Order: sequence, then C-alpha cells, then structure tokens
Amino acid sequence: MSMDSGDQHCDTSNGYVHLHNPHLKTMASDFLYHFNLGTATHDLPAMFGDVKFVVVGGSPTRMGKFARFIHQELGLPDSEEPRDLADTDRYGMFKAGPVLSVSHGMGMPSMSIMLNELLKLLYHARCSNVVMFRMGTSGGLGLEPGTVVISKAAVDACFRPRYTQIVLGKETSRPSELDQSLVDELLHVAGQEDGVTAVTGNTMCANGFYEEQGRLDGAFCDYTEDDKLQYLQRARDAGVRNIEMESLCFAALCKNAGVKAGVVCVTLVDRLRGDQVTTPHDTLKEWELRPQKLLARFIRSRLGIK
Ligand code: R2B
Ligand code: URA
Repeated sequence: MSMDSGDQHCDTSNGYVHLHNPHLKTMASDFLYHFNLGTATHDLPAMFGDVKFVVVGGSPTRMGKFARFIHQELGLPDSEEPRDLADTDRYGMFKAGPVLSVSHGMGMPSMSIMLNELLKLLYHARCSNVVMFRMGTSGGLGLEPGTVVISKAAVDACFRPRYTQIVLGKETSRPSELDQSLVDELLHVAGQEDGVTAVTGNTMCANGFYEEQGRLDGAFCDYTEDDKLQYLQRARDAGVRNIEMESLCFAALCKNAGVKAGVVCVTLVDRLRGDQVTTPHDTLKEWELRPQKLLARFIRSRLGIK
C-alpha cells in the first residue's frame, strides 16, 4: 500500500491529520515499529478509518479496561469486544467502535514515540475530525485530592506554554495551548457528573516525578522545604493547578498536527500539603475512574447517546 494518501491530508481545514514531513511522501511504506503495525502489512484505513475519538493514558492495562468500559457504554456487540491491536509489549492499543484507547507509558520520551506513530496511523488510515484526549493522574496545587483538572494549557517547568525539543543540536519549541472550546465542553459535561469536582487550569508537565516536581522525598534533594513551597506557589500564581509528566508533548504534537486535543487528569495529592501518595488503594482506583467516566460521558454526548 502506498504511503502517499494525497494532498488533502495536508489541509487542516478538511479535518484530516496534518503531518509536516515531506519525507513521508517519498517512502514506499511506513512501519510503525512500536505498535508492530504498518502500511505494507495492514489495511490501516479498514482497521482504523472510522476512529473519531482517541484517548491516551499511561498504562496498557488501564487503557484496555477503558476500552471495555466504552464498549459497554456505547452498547457495542459482544463480538466486537476490544482486544490489543498493537502486537508489542511497549504500548497497548484497543478499539471500541469509533474510540481508540492507547497507552503511552510514563514521561514525554515515551509519549513522543507513541504519539509520532499514532498520528501517522491516523494519517495513513485517513481518519478525519478526530478529537484526542490524554487522561491520567497528577499532583494537585491547592486542590482537594480527587479533584479533576481540565487543562487550559500544558506548560513546562518554567510555566511556559511550549514544548522544547533538541533537534539536530538546537532547541526547537512548539506551542502547547489546548483547544478552549473543548475545555468548555468538557467542563459542561463534568458538571453533569455527581459528587466530582472539576476545575480548569494550567497543567505543568515535568520531566521527572521527584526533583523536577519539587518533591522532598526522592533519592536526591538539594533544596529546602521553603524553596519547594515558594516554587509551587509561583506555579500556582502562574495558573498551574496540577502537575504530571506527558501533557506538554501531547498538547504540542496534537496542535502541530491540527488535531483538537484535551487533557483531563485527577489529582492524587495536594502538593502544597505533601509529597507522598498515601491514599488507600481502593480510593485511588475510584479516583482514577473519574477522568474515564468524564470522557465516556463526553463521547456519549457527542454521539447523541443518552
Ligand atoms: C502521572 O502519573 C505518572 C507518575 O506517577 C506519570 O505518568 C504522570 O504523568
Ligand atoms: N503523577 C505525577 O506526575 N505527579 C504526582 O504528584 C502524582 C501523579
């Protein structure tokens, strides 16, 4: 199967995934190594052409469960029970009707590899008008743990809305604001969820869990508790409401591909009050379902399912 699916894919106004890479058109085929899927070996348009919603999250197990939950929520037939379509143990990929659920691992390098291949998959499959979400967990800033944060923008650890990569030895930045109409729509849908508080705010994306998030409980720490609290307070003053590790890459790459994207994370701890995540396991499991339920409600509402 040829890689060149036509120029229509390069026009963002037509709803297709827009990839800025002239080299793709010169390749006879494209192998998406970390998914073990390829244009020469798989009929990607037949397998994925009807995808309208893509939800990504950290763990393959959680994304498999999410796909099965969506399968139920959409009332899909038993014969279409989601199974793992990525034949590697790097990432999990599950499809439930028009919803694709994919894991990204922890941190931006892992997210970046997955997302490059996922965006190419959507491009090769000629998917159109796709909305993408990252759902996950985070540390909150001045929020009751269990609160859901809908991100207005992903920001870096200096609170700038840009994703910086070193490309050919040079720093290259891409903007990482998120689609505001999607933020409003998500907040509206969240308002229908009983017993769950949802807020909007910036999400700070760090390159690590410990020192990069100002924790005092890592293996290393050269700053004081006062330094930590001053930094987190500066983050809060800059509009940051939660901290995690993938949103910046996700927001920037989706934006660059002309794909509308949203980020929904539950907070597990209030970082202004502590560092360790010591909430009982069962409570954590219930909190982890909150972004899933919100996105299921969003998808049902978009599809006109009550
Ligand atoms: C949230 O939780 C993980 C770290 O525990 C990381 O993937 C993230 O963004
Ligand atoms: N994930 C993070 O990256 N940070 C937290 O504090 C909790 C979950």
